[in-house]
Amino acid sequence: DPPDVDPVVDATATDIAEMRIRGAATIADAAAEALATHAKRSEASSPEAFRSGMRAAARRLYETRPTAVSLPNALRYVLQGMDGETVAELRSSTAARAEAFRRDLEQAQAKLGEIGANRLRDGDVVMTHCHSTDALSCIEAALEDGKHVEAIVKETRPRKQGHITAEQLREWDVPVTLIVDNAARRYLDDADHVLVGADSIAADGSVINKIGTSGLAVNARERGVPVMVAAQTIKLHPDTMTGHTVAIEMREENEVLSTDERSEITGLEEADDGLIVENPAFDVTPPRHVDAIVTERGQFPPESIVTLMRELFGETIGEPWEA
Ligand code: RUB
Repeated sequence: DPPDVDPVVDATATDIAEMRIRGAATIADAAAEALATHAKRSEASSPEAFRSGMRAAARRLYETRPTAVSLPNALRYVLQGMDGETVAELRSSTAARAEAFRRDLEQAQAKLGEIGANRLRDGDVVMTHCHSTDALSCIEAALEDGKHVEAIVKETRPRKQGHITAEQLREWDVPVTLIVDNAARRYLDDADHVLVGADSIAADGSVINKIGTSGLAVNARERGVPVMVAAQTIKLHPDTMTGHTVAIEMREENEVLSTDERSEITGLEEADDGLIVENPAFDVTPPRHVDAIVTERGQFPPESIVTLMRELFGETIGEPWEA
């Protein structure tokens, strides 16, 4: 029989898959929290049973969404902290490791924000895409430094996470101009920075983020607007050091078709033999279109991010939940 996973693990995995919990850092935090709960409540009868239960919990969380590497990085980090001879020792070491991970994540985001804020001058206008807590941390720190910042917020179809960004910025009293994605090039003339987050960063400095980021970066380059990527080191994708590529999640047709009853515009409601709907959730921005990757360890030109990756991950072989 496969080992039981705690109902909290199951609920968290479902929330991640259905995007009630979303965004790379938030997903990592929620996964670590679920593993901590699973560890604390484990009624495993032996250390081996505890370990295999933890692996099953990590696998359940891992299989939810493929693109944000912060998820497997979080799972690996927590599982590597399982330490002890007895179930009781394993329970407390694993829970403590998960809780340390969550604290580090929060601190890294705050530190990254301070570094990113140094790039923003008083009076700057920032264009955003999607909703990134790492990117917002830079704006928050700039505001704390007493700088006035304004934002042009891209709606970000199909799920409109730009609205979450706009809401947060308004809470901080930042003046916001909300635009549809197609208006981005026109409004780049009014922007001093493009500021986005990342789901994964590859060894060559490519940035994997919400679909539309790459086109925005190309337009920004053409307009001479610098592109700044705010990404904690948890977003660095260790497998890309050995030639693996990052899987791009394909989401449901429904997000693109007019199946929303509230929509007053009639349109296509289903795909058929001659109508294909494609809905990739992320895209890849090549390093030449990125000016700086801001991490909690400092800012890097994308081409040099691999040195930081080697330092942080060394040689990673296999995944602990596959043991
Ligand atoms: C979210 C997204 C965000 C990154 C970074 O995509 O692309 O830009 O995850 O976010 P989705 P953060 O809504 O599909 O999860 O900085 O909060 O980790």
